[in-house]
Order: sequence, then structure tokens, then C-alpha cells
Amino acid sequence: MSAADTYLLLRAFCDELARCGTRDACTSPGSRSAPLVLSLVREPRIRCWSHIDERSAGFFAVGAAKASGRPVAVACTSGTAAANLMPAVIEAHHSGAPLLVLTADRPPELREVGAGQAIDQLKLYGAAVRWFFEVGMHEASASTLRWIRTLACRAYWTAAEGGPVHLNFPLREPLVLDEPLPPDAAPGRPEGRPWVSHERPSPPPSRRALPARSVIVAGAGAPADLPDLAARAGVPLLADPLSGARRGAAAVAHYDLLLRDPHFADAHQPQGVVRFGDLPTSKPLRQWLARLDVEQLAIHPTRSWQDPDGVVSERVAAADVVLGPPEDAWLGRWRAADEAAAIAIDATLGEELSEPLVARELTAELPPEATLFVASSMPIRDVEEFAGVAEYPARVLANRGANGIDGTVSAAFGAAAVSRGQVVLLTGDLALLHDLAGLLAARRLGLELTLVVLNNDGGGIFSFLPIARERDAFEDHIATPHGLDLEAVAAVFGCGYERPGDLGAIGQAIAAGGTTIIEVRTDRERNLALHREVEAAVREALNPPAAAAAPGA
Ligand SMILES: Cc1ncc(C[n+]2csc(CCOP(=O)(O)OP(=O)(O)O)c2C)c(N)n1
Ligand SMILES: [Mg+2]
Repeated sequence: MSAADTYLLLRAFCDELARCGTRDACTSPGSRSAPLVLSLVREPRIRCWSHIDERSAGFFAVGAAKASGRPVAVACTSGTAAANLMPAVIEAHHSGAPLLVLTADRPPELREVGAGQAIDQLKLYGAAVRWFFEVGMHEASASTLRWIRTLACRAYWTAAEGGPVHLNFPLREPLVLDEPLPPDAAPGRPEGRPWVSHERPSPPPSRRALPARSVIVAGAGAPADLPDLAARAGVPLLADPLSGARRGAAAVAHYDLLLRDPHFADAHQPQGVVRFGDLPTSKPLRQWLARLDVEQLAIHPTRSWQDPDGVVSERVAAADVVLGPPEDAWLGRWRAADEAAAIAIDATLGEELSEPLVARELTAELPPEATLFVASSMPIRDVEEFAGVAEYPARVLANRGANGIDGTVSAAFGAAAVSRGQVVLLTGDLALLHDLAGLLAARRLGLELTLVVLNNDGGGIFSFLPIARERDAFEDHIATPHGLDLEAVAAVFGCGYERPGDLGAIGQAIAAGGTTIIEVRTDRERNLALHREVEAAVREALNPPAAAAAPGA
């Protein structure tokens, strides 16, 4: 078996990935992985994005996979390099992002004998992958070339169904070719067709009838026509911005705030619930759903199990939902409350730059062709709580599979690499610092990402939690302020930097394009107080004092 055998097999493998639909791959430097990386780079239909840090490569691939909906390959060398892909593999597993992880490995004779950079890579990612396969080493014959084509197709189609696939490639020296490869003796199928084509199973939707006084809850993975269905049926649509469904005449944007009010929550209990896609993040919504004593139907295209409270009564991949006939007052009450909440929010937030105001404004102002990538922690919560109903909202993406703050910058750059419109990242300061190396993509890959950084010098979310009372350790070990100068950070990575003083200036900085860190400084304590003020204002709007004092009320 020679280097030529390895390269012939890998050329067929990459050819087949491209025929199936792979358009993007991530690489990182190494020697053992050279045959894999060079074969990907030399496949003209695949764009290769180079990363120094495998954590960045993995998350960049996750972001690109989420934004494009196609499997994205990520290749790395042996040893801890492969282990650094673990967080991205876990995120892909939990969010159903299609990822093809291609790890180079030492050949068997160099395993468990003290050879360098050799760790046990077999099933390295455990149950987090849909499929693991040890590729082995083979001579390039007509039959092995055909076999590796089927292997590429099988890996691609398995990932395409939603989640990561791991192929481990043992590679023996010499790792580079002495002379150019001969033409392919066993080329693929005619007309660029994949060796094995594949149709995704789409079960015929069965009919499900629900009472008129139902609610629809939508998260990531919800179907695009949901707002029309809800509007036709006159059923409130409680849609997380990640669903893309917070639009239309039935959308209720501020369910998180409405359901914080116990009177509202009790008085608006539905007779049925349909959940589409992932469960939204909102805790008040989750708690309310958990208390309801009604049928709850969960419709999820990949059948992901999204029911932490054990209240779902039926799960299906698709259904033809029939609701109604519409009861005007039912949707009308929800919509009127939502409008009252919106007025209370605007009045409380005013014009002063704050975390909720930035989240509200970005979701209102970004054009439909833009993508807003939202970091975990408060940004994702603020976007869910404060984004209004928009006619044509921008697409919203996030790493909500495992809710990590890691890899955020890289994932957003990955989304930018495959998106036509502008990509804006809304992130906290710790999420930014966690993936600073991700900023290298601006200079090394020539990609553009607008970063709106809500800098409250630490983890603002923890001020909302009981842990905030533990004053002896809270600041140093939980909030973890860093005092970093983001302008200096921007300079190190060759990015632009702006610190706008008002919403108009933020809009201008975003419109200017390029990779720019747009810093908005906030205060954690003030942020907590502001959230409480909005909550109180919404409660007051829903329960006007005059009504409460009315005779007989
Ligand atoms: C990889 C990872 N480590 C730790 C956490 C726990 N965690 C959740 S939110 C958070 C703080 C994030 O701070 P920042 O990005 O500044 O956002 P803020 O809370 O200020 O909105 C941390 C550390 C996590 N989710 N993921
Ligand atoms: Mg912060």
C-alpha cells in the first residue's frame, strides 16, 4: 500500500462528497492529516476554510451547517486535535446539525506503543455521533474505490438526516505523493450523480384535530407556513425567534413576559397545545406548559425528544393540523395583551442603550436577508423576550443544542461563510472571550462578521440567579469580570471597533459592514433592575389598577 493508494481513495471519497452536495469543509494544520486535507483542498467543488484551532474549525463547521442546511466536513490531525472537536460534535448532536468529522489517525502499529500524537480515537465522541466508522487502510483497486464511494455517500446521507458522523482514517507514512496521481480508473457515476443517491423519508402527514382554543408553540425547526396556519385558525402563535415564525396576524411576541404574570397565565389556559420544532428557551413558557392539563402534540421533523417536563401526549414527525373554527375573542385577548406589553416595554426601555433595547432593535431593524447569530446566556433570552412581531424578520441562528457559550464567534463566521446577506453576531463579553481565536477568521479567511458585544464585564445572567447571593465567591468565581479592553482586542485581530452612544450610531456601525466589534457597555446590576422594571410595567399594563379597584371586580 503506497501513498498513491491513499490519495486515490481519498480523491474518490472527496469527489463523492462533492457529488452528494458538500460545498464547504474546514481544515486545520497537521502532518498526519495531510492526505485528507490535500484531497479536500484539491476537490474544486469544495471550499476549504483553514483554522488554526480545531475548536474554531468545529464550530465554524457547525455554523456553516446550520446556515446552509448541508453537511459540512471538518478534517483534523490525530491526538488532542481530534478531542478539540468534541464541543462542536456535541452541539451538532443536540441541535441536529449535519457534520462530517474526518479525523486522521496513526496506523494500528503506532497505537498504544508510545508513538507521538497517538490517542485512542475509536468512538472518541461516544454516543454523540449518528455513526462512527474506522475506515482502515486499503489498496486502491476497482472494488475498494467503489467501496469508498459508497462510504462517502453513506456518511453524507447519515449526517444529512441531522447530526454528526465520525470517520477515522488511519494514515501511514509517506504522507505525501512523489508524483502526480494517475487519472481515476474507477470514476463515479455519469452526469455527476452520487454513487448512492438518497431520498429523505418524509412520512405522509396524518391529520390531527385540535380545539379552537389551542396555542401553537414554535421553536427552531418549525415549518415556514406556520404563521399562515395560525392566522387562518385564529390561534395564538408563541414563536421563539429561532423558529422564524414570529410574524403574521397570530404571532404573540412577548409570551415570556405575559406568562410571568400569574393572572394572565391562569386566565389564558388553552384547551390544546401544538408544539412545532424545538422547545423555546423561555422559562415562564416552559413552566406554564408543564402546568397545563391538556393534550400536547409535539411535531418535530427529526423527532428530537423535547419534553423535559413529561407532558407531551403525542409525538409525530409531521402532521396536517386542523384547528378551529376560530374563536375571535381567544386570539384577540392574546394579541391585545401582547400589544399592551409592547407599549410597556418601549416606555420602560426608553432610548438609553441597554441589553434589552439592543436585542429589540436588532431584531426589528435587520433586513430579511440578514442573519442574526445569537450567543447563549442573556442575548438569546433577551431576543426571545424583547423581539417584536416583524413582517419579514431576519433569520435567527444560535447554538441552542447544548447551550454552550463556547465556539460562538466561529459558528457565526461559519454562518457568514455560507450566507449571502450580512451576518450579525449578538454576544456577551464572556462568550466573545471564550472564542477569541475565532476572530482570526476575519483576517485569515477574509470573511465579514459584525459583532455586537454587550459588555457587562462578566456573566450578567448570574445576577438573575440565587447564586448571586453568595457574595464571598460570586464576583471572582461566577460573574468573572475581566476588564479587557475590546478596542485593543479588535486591533490585535485587525478588526474594526466602534463604541456607539445611541441606537442610531449602532445602526450606522452595522451598515458600514466589515468585521467590526461594536461594543455596548452595560452594567450587570442595572441590567437586572431594568428587566425587573419591564416585568413590573407589563404586569401593570395587563392589570390596570382601575380595573382591579372597580366595584365587584
Ligand atoms: C462552554 C460553557 N461554559 C460555561 C457555561 C455557563 N455559562 C452560561 S452563561 C455564562 C456567562 C456568559 O457571559 P456573557 O457571555 O458575558 O453573557 P451575559 O451573561 O453577560 O449575558 C456562562 C459562563 C456555558 N453555558 N458554556
Ligand atoms: Mg457578559
